[in-house]
Amino acid sequence: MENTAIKKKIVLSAIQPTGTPTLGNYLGALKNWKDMSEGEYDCLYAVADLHSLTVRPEPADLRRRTLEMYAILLALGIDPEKNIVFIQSHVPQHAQLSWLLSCCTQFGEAARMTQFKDKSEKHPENVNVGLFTYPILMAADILLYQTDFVPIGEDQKQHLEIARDIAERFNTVYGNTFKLPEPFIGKIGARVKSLQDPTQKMSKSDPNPKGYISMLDEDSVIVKKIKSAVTDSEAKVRYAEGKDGINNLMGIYSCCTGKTYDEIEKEFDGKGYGDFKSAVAEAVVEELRPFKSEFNRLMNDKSYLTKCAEIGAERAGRLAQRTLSKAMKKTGLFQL
Ligand code: ATP
Ligand code: LTN
Repeated sequence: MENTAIKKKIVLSAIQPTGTPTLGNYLGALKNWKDMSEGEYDCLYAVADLHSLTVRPEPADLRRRTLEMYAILLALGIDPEKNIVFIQSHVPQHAQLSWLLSCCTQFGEAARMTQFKDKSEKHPENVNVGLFTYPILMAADILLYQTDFVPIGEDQKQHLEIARDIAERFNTVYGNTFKLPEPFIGKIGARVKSLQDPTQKMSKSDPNPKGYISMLDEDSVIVKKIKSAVTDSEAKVRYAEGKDGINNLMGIYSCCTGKTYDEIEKEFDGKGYGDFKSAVAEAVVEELRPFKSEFNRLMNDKSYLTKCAEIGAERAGRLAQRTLSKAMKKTGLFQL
């Protein structure tokens, strides 16, 4: 008999409101957010607006994009009543815990983060301290909720490892306070590659928009971009080393249709890349269709979105305060 008293595992993830998410964000992370939100877990999903301040967005853009990203999460089909969907800055406990954790983080371990190194090389004009302490705020996001699983793409794995290291150190120094979280990285969508340079990850900040598919691209644009994706001259649909472009399209097709690589190879046996690309484009268009219409509907109902965000913040805040109070007490901060 099912034991309904068993506590569900906790899932938390966040995404920065730095632009419209790509097919990479979707297949690497957001699709798993949606799948995990359907009953098996207790899920919390946040728009990481504080994190995005590290790239100093225009205030008006940040405001608009934050609400858009919130609508994107609901448009994926994540139910805001059954899950907690909130905006990070609305829950001040994140910034508060981040300070306690930063005093448990070594300078050297933060300096090893490859994202910090990449971003500071790419933007030498704005290497701010927030960019450096970014993973500590991310650790606070996760540890505040005693999270079990964090659905993310492969590129965020190192940040999850540092979150675990910080939690372990805090627990050793002050006594058991935080649960150690595990990454949840889907196999195939873990690292979707650029359509123009399939050795690089698909990224929404790619200056060439042909390299990525935005989740809100028109159907005709999606088709065009997939048709012009870089492939190779073998003209045989098979997954193999050195065939980065085809491997990438096979990964995308597999994620959208649920077919295995073997099944895909059989399906396109004797057919050319033209047929294969048409099928991939159609699968992507179909995968994103319900999402796009729901997004447009939600953006016309801003009062519903703000109401949901208010409820989300209130529910997240209550849970966050429990862990924050426990951590503050353990460190010896004087309690009233
Ligand atoms: P930017 O390109 O602006 O640095 P991003 O596209 O990497 O941003 P984030 O907001 O940093 O987007 O990431 C959101 C989530 O999407 C993270 O869990 C990240 O691991 C995942 N993700 C990002 N790009 C990919 C990709 N190409 N393949 C799979 N997952 C990805
Ligand atoms: N750094 C993450 C966004 C992020 C996040 C988190 C992901 C902020 N806080 C907590 C998982 C858990 C990124 O995707 N770039």
